[in-house]
Amino acid sequence: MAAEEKIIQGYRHIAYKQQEKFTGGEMLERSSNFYSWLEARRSVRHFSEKAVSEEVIQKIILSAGTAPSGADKQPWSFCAVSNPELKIKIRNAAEEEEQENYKGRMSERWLKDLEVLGTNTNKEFLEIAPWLIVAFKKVYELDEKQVKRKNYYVNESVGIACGMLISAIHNAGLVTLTHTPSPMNFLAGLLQRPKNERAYLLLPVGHPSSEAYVPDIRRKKLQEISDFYM
Ligand code: IYR
Repeated sequence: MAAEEKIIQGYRHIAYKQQEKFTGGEMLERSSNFYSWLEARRSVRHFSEKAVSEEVIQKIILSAGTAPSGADKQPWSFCAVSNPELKIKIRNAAEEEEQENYKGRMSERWLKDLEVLGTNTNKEFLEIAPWLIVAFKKVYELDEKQVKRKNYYVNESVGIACGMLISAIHNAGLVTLTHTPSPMNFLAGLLQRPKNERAYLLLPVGHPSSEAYVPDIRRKKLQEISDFYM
C-alpha cells in the first residue's frame, strides 16, 4: 500500500484515491452513455421565466470551479445575476453592442454563417432567463504587497471551466447558450468588478420555454474530428 502522503519537491502530496474502477466493458458502456447524454445538449435561446434555486446555481458554479488551470491559479470568477433590474441593464447594453455588430462590425460572410442559427440583435433571453452567469477571467492577481502576479494560460483555463459549467447546467436539466456580446467590457462596469477581471462569457441559465426551437444542425462525425495514430 502506498503511503498516505509523500514530500515531492519539498511539498506535501497526498495519495490519489481513484474514485471508481471499471472493467473494459463497463468503461465502454459508460463512455457511450456519457456521449449520448452530452450529445443531447443543445444551445437554447428560448427560455421560460420559471425560477431556479440559488443552491442549484451555486453547485453548478462549484462544478465549474473544479476545472484544471494554469499553475492551479483558478483564474476565474463567476457572477450569478437574478436581479431583474440588473438583467435589464445587461440586456440593453448587450443589444446596443450587438446592433453595432450586426449592422457593420461583422462581415457579410459571418452574418451568413449565423443566419442558420437564428441569432439576431434581440437578446430577450437576457431578461427572461432566471439567471445570467457571467464568467470573468482574472488576467492577474494582486499579492499581499499589491504587486501584480500574472496568471498563466488564462483563456485555456477559463474555457475549460466554462465547458464544465455548461455540462453542469445540462446535468441539472437546465439549458444555456454561450452569448458573446462584443466588446463586453460593459459587464465589468455594470457588475463593478475589480480591475484584474475581464468578461469572458455570458451564459443565461434556466428552463427551456415550452415552445423552444433549436436549429436543425448535425455534429461532425468521428472521422471528421479525429485521427488515430496506432
Ligand atoms: N455575438 C453575437 C454574434 C454571434 C457570433 C457567433 I461566432 C455565434 O456563434 C453566435 C452569435 C451574438 O451573440 O448574437
